Amino acid sequence: MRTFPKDFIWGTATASYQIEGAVQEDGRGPTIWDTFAHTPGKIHNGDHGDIACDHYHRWQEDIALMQALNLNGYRFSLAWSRILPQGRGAVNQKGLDFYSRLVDGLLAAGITPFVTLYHWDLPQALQDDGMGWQRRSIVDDYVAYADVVSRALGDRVKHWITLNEPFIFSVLGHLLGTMAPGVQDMPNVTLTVAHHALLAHGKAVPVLRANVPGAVVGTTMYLQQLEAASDSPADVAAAARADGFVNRWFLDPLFKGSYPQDLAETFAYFMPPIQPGDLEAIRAPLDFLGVNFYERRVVKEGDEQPFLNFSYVKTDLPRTAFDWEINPDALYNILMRVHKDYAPTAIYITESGACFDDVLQGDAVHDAPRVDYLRGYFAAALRAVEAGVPLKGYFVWSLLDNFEWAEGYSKRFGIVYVDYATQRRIVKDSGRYMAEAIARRAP
Ligand code: IFM
Repeated sequence: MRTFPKDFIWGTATASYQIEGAVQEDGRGPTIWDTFAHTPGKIHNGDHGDIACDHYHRWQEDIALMQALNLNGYRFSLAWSRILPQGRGAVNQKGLDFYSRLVDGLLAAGITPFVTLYHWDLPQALQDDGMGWQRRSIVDDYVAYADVVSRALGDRVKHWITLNEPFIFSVLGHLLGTMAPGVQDMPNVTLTVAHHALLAHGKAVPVLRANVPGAVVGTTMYLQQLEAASDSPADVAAAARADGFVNRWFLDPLFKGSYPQDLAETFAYFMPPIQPGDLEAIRAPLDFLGVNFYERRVVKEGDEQPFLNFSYVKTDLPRTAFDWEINPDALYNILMRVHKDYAPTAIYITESGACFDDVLQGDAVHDAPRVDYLRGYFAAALRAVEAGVPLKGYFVWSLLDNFEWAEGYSKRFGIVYVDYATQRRIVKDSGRYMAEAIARRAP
């Protein structure tokens, strides 16, 4: 049987605001997501993360679930404002203690923690000071935060992920306004936010290495496989622009120390303020790249996306409840492409998963579409390993159904169902399937 390597990391991923709840407990400061979620009209059904999956109180039960599912890795994020309620300055020991207990619990269960420093819940105090990521000195705030947490947890946490999906929080948070902080502005603001995020990443890397003996440092990018709808030069160029914006705008500075020239010309009027030394800092050598992968998209020349002049073409492949195409080959293709074009030392799939309209039937959730999905995507990952991609682990999004941002609780991604009324956790068929796949190290 074709199998994954013995030391492969099998995990699930979560994020603080999506699961923790306890937003006013133990000194946690407010974040841009608390503010945004409590702004009428922003979130489906008026949902918010005040309680979410109550993971802050149920983390031991959640670790036991991971153990029961044979998982040996867990990617989670720290809520910056639990540790520094004002974003900077006084440290809230109770916040650090929560994560310290969580880390100890994971290690005792034989689960390797992968810590994400920033998964979108910026302390509100930092947003109020110069619009958060739009202010260049946020880089110093972020580095100081990275310093505090890596000193506190670095004796036990070796795997660090600086950012989650800067493309998403810069574009959806600052151009489209559909995510916190809900800014709808011109592309120069988006690109400034993205530049500051990349710079914060680059400047934090040496700090993490200095504080953490044996540090394994990476970052996580949202990538899409973008393909042209036809061979026509116009569509091929449109696909290149889309790819430039979603993928290369982030990967090129990280691995090549430059923004992609073709897009820089398209964006000439909107370029962020780049200071001498920025691009060198952003290119700090990494131990791994985290790939969050959900979608292939087919594009043609068009006007759906202003400034970049492309439109999406809907394919007739099956789709998830989010209307995202199901296409395991696309995972294989993006891994091969990243390996070929950027050659990261190691790659982890730090998120991959699907939402479906799950139904609780007694004590069971028969989520056959998610089982099929995982089987197909695991097989694609295995093919990539066999083709020489240095893929070291796969984190399914997500352990639990959780607060899916603007969609609230209406979209379920978990391999474990959460009955929000009672907070009961019910392992779905997909959870059982994943446990079996891990045991046999094969799809
Ligand atoms: O829930 C999100 C996660 O926070 C970031 N990546 C995509 C997931 C599904 O939309």
